[in-house]
Amino acid sequence: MTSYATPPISPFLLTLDASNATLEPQGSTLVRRMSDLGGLFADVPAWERAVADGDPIVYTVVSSPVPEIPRELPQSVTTIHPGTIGGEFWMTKGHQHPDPQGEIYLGLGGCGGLLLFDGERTEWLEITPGVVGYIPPGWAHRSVNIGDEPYRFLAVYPGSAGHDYGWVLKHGMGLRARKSDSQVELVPFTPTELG
Ligand code: S6P
Ligand code: ZN
Repeated sequence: MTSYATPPISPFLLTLDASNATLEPQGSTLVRRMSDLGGLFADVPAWERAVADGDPIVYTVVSSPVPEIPRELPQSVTTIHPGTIGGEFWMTKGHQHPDPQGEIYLGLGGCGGLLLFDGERTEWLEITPGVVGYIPPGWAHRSVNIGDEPYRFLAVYPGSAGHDYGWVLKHGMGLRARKSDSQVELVPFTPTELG
């Protein structure tokens, strides 16, 4: 048998309820409210009003018990609720993996956009149930709910990947996803928005 500095966890079955975004067995749950998304939406006064007006939950991330440590392969289900701030769709914070590692997203419910940015190039992939989006190493990624119902997806990623949120605050994501006549309009970040 292989010897490891940190022994891997034991094999197990994971039951995924896509309608309710539950995992069994389940690990930690992360809740992100509007107040956790400071500096991300273009319309700051609209964001401030939403924070003052009940500070709604924008998204939750339910994880399996697989730990985020090297060699393990954690999974989580993200649910982004529908909504807009100043015309911009509700979205995740977005991050880079400090250890450049790939990741896959499997659509479970609703309709979403996967915005990818490598510092120069931007890609936009639309994810619906049954569709897998591939995030190559080195691409920052943000998810956006572009529909009228909760958008849910399963993420599977290397446990060593990590999450760098500061990179997105500094470099932006290249494009913003706005609602326009029930369509998605992708607009560039302006240079003045970036620190
Ligand atoms: C982890 C993976 C997802 C996100 C989740 C929330 O590598 O990409 O589980 O963590 O969708 O997004 P964020 O940007 O707040 O971590
Ligand atoms: Zn990631």
